[in-house]
Amino acid sequence: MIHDKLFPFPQNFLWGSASAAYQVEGAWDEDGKGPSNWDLFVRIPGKTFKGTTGDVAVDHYHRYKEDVRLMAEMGLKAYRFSVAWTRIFPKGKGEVNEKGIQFYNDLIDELVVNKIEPILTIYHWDLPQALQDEYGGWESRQIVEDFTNYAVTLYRHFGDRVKYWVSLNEQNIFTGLGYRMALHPPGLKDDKLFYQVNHYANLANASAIKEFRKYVPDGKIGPSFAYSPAYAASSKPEDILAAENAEEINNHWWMDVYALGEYPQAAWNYLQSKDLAPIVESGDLALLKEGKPDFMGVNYYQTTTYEKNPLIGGVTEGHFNTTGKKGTSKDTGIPGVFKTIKNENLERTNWDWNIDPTGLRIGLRRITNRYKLPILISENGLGEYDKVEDGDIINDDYRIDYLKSHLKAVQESISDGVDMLGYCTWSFTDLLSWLNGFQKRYGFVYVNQHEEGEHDLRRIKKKSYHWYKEVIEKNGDNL
Ligand code: BGP
Repeated sequence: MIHDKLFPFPQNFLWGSASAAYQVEGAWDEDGKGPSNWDLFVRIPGKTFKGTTGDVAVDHYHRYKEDVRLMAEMGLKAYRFSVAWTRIFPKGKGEVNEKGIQFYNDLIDELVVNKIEPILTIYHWDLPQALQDEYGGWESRQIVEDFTNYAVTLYRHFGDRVKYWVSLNEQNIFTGLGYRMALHPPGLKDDKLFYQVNHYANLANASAIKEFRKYVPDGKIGPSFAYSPAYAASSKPEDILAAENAEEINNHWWMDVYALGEYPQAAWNYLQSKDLAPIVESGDLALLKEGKPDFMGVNYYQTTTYEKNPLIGGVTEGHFNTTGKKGTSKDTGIPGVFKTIKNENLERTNWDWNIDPTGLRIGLRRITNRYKLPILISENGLGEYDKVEDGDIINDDYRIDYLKSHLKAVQESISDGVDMLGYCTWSFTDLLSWLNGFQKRYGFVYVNQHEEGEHDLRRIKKKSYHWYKEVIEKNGDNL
């Protein structure tokens, strides 16, 4: 519906911005930190754009005070960051590394002093390599205990000041890219293992949320799901069915488990018929039901459009654009289930990501209708090339347009009745894009860091920095 008048943003709306440890911190082997799976993976030739690593990233570990000062100056209400598991437990478990605790204590204190709400992500993909070596990391049920122990350690140390927590960041992405597409560590293509790994991640998520209630009873916790709402390519019933299949297998497969504690039926039956369904042991389903979140965290970048994919000769593996050369991605699919197809109604970025603010509203409404949970947008943003003009000026009007249109969709969905806790842009400063180096930029603050050579890492406010400052000041009244 087209609203004549939009509801205002709630008074306590969390106007935020997000990052992840591996993408900003650097200091990869300092102060007792152990190696993570990403520290090793990026060293394998050909895995990342121009071989970029997070060894230095944007050096947030040493410059966090400067970064928080920039946040405070902007009036940012919330900052979502992740903890590097390997700073707290260099080997994933065992003895706590006090220097790691100290770093996050200092960061949290700095945020609190500046009246910025900390939103702590427990796991944003950087698994201790020691756990991968010992038992295959997410491939073993043992991860549930070690992850829970790590999470409880964070609750005990930071729960007095941190009230918003994200359990797992994009479980669907780290399991999918790690075990089906071989694009993330451990770089495997094994569908059966993928579903099993994902089941253990579900158990770990539920177990950590269950424990949370004991340690941070006044806090809120939820997972961050990478939600790409499914569209049908046409009104042909077989395309609509393909989109339904995609929504069920790519989205409900995760969100139903988080919110309802159960796997969706059609997807389950399909996977069982292919001998791909995970082994579920007694007690597992009870645990899933005990780990209900307080909110659904949503990382939204784009919608995906689907059409029928024949069983014989259908499309299988696609191709990800990690170079920034527009038009180089290739459609993907599961024969007999669905295939993706370019949506001609939408503009795309240079990395072939669809720009679709209405898709965000559609997604928020679907979640609200199905799960009746409040929503925190834990990521949304535009990755693009930025150009520094004379006098350190960056006119990123395209980013302002992107964020403005998505925020408008958020406000429309609030008017539709969606319970929104807040909105975190991806990202505050520029940072390392996992596979795409530093040229795919997301920040309000430019960082002089590149794939090659040494750079001074200086921070420069982009035009979008000043724009978001004003949005926050006016509580979104000027959209
Ligand atoms: C999400 C991740 C973030 C971030 C973002 C942008 O999937 O949670 O860590 O990287 O996507 O993705 P990219 O860096 O690939 O452009």
